[in-house]
Amino acid sequence: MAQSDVDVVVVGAGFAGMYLLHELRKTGFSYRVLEAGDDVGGTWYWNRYPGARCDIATTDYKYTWDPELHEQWQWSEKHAAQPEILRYAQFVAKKHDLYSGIEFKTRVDGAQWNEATKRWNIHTSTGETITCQHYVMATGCLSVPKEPDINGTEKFTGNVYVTGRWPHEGVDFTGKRVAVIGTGSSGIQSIPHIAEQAKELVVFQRTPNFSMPAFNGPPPQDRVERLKADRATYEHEARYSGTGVPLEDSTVSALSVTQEEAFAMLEKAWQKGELLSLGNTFMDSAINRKANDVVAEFMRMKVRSVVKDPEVAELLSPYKHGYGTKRPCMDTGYFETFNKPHVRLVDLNTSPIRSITETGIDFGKESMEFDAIVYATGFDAMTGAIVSANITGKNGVTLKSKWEHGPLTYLGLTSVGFPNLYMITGPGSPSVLSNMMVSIEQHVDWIRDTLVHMRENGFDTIEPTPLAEEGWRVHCTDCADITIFQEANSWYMGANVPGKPRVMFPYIGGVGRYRMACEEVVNKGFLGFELAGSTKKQCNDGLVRQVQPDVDMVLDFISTLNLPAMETMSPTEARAFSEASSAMRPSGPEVGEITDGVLQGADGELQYRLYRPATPGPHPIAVYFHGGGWVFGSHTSDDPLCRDLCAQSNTLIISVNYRHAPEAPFPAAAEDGFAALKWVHANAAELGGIADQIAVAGWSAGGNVAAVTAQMSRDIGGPHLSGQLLLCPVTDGSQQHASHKENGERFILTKSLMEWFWNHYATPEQRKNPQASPLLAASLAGLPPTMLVTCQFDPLRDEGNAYARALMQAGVKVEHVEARGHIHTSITMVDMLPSGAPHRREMARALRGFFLK
Ligand code: NA7
Repeated sequence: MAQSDVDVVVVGAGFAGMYLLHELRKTGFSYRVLEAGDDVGGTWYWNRYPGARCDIATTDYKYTWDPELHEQWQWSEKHAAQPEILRYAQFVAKKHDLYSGIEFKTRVDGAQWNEATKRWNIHTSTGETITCQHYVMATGCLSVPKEPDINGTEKFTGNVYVTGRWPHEGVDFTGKRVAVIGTGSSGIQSIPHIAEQAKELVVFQRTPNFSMPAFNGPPPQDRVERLKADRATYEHEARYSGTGVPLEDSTVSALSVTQEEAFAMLEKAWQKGELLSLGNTFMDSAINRKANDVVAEFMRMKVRSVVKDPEVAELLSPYKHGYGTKRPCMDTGYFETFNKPHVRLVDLNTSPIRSITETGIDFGKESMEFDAIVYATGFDAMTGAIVSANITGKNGVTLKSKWEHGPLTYLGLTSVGFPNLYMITGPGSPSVLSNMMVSIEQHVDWIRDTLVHMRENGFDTIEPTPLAEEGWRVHCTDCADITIFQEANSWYMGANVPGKPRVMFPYIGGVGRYRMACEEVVNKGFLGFELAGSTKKQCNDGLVRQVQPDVDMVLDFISTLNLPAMETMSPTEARAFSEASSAMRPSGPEVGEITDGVLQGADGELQYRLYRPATPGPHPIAVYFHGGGWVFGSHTSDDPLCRDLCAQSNTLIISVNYRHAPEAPFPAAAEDGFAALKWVHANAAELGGIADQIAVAGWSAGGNVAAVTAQMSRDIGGPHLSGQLLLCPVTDGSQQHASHKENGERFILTKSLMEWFWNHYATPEQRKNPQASPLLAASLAGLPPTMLVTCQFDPLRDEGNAYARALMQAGVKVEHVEARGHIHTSITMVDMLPSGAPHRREMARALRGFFLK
């Protein structure tokens, strides 16, 4: 007789539930595993439609926890078909005696957390109530078919099939008139098979999808060889990869090659017949619309090359969403099917379904009769199964109501208000954007280790903190924001289910980075969790990821290069190094015109670069001062940023090459800044600018020069300034602000590099001069309107913040942006770090605003 009180209740006996059961036994927890179906396999138990196949190769889509399986089970194909995957699940279940631990045909009707007993009460369809300490939802991401949202579905008297609930005995469509609604993966895989039997097949398509041929055959030999040679390394690489399949990340931008070259590269990936190879061809197809268009056009070209009727080919070609932003499909003869005379494609955008009728479908101006309708209309993905399990947490709050505006989880594993509730591959984890097997194993391992840790340390409950959960939500959003995924009406975004909140459900930051976050949480004493036992409590509250995800990737990449610290170089070496790094970056947007010239500085001529907008002039002017710690950089060194500012603000940017230290120490840069401003003012008309619409701008040490120039202009009779735009400016030579210490390492501009800059530029005594440290000016009153941007992980953050505050206190109109998750350099990295783009837009808007009367 099964116990009615156990340590752990697990819902679901797919690959997640099966592995968890194995681990619970191994670690000695009592358990109940409940499964609605009458066999193991989960997704692969339910999805038996013809042609159902996994789109991840069998070398990767399998368990790794039992090494014997690699010898005992041989896959027959590259992409396994559903019956073979189900047999694999059954094989594992038999081998490990898992069947004896699973209660089949048992649904969970509801679960409530009991705060007094610190246990869950679980109600099952068999009428039983089970109590447990830990409750695990291993319910799968694509397990609840979407409710039909088509008029009249209940009227049809013919045969109705749903791909996700296919009859176990199969269906014979021979001689039948069949309608298939839906062209996602399930439709695309089943349509060729249905077409082989049916007398007449009509496919109702709302959105065409990207699909590539699976080129099925034996498992990919290169991967088989790699596994044979060194399985451990292969599996390690998979676990720390972007998608759970080891792939070499591309370093090529789709925009850096010709279309011919791009298509040649894509053709190579295409021939591999692996789902992830195409999306991995270019580094930027997921984050840049234009780069994505290159891949999308390649795919459309492929459709045109197969489908004979050009109109049908056009209808089957996706234009409205980017490649990969909806799950791309792998097919076997899908597009070829539309060349068959008995197969017809109906575009629901021009001929919408008016109603399903008793005998068929009324659509557009037509009515057709069918013997069978197949709904391949998808799932209430990611949250459907969890939410429909009626989970009530603390204070009677249901998960359904908590998630009304989008799922809130910490690490996709847990949720505030629901102690000891765990989700395997839940929303906020990589789940459907990964090789599910890798993600499942990682979650099960994490849950097992957490349960063991709690048992060994006398903790009864674990629950994330509101701070950690909100931080994770923000991080997930940051990750999604830098991609183009949100443009698509995909089930990733909840857009396929009417009324579902539109947010990115899976975590798009990558399997490896996600795993590292989970590991970091544990290593930092369960950061962001409260653990409690009868006699003790532990809460190390905090956030696991705060740096913007693209910035983090750059930092990680730089750390792998083992570059020498700049402060160990001579100024000449540092200048050469800085120039070499600049040469590798993207150039930034086009502007109307770029010209170089010389202007009169405080002690001789200075070079400048002028960026003219493409619109007719004259234009307002920003005199721009580059970064580089007063030691390196030039009038061209901030080229991408200057182009971006010029293009976005419609302002003439004049970037000035002021003199550098140590050859020309303080106050040379400041004096050159002021002299350059005066020269530009005097020559504004010839430059194509407007003399009484001048602002100063600068980044870092250039921000210092700009701020000092504005003060000098106010104090010693310079031109009237319309504004000052200061990005991460140096304002105080004392370097005593807390951020110097907090952000002193790892974030490119380090504390010691900043000291090196100051040591070259100004003596400790000189640093007290407001022309070196503008924050120390006796008064800041009368300075022009200011846009000041500081970055969270910049050593200079606090002195920038202090300057913004002091300006405000002095009555200056200030707009202060604190760029969350950014570092000193990241906002200048145009076309490299998408997360900086919104801030640059703000800067450009503010710059433009200076000149509006
Ligand atoms: P998907 O990918 O959600 O596809 C469902 C398809 O059904 C898709 O083409 C939908 O069009 C279409 N659909 C949904 N509702 C309607 C209505 N009301 N009218 C017409 N067409 C409709 O589900 P799948 O089962 O194919 O695949 C799910 C995942 O399983 C897949 O991504 C792989 O990971 C494996 P839409 O695109 O919403 O316009």
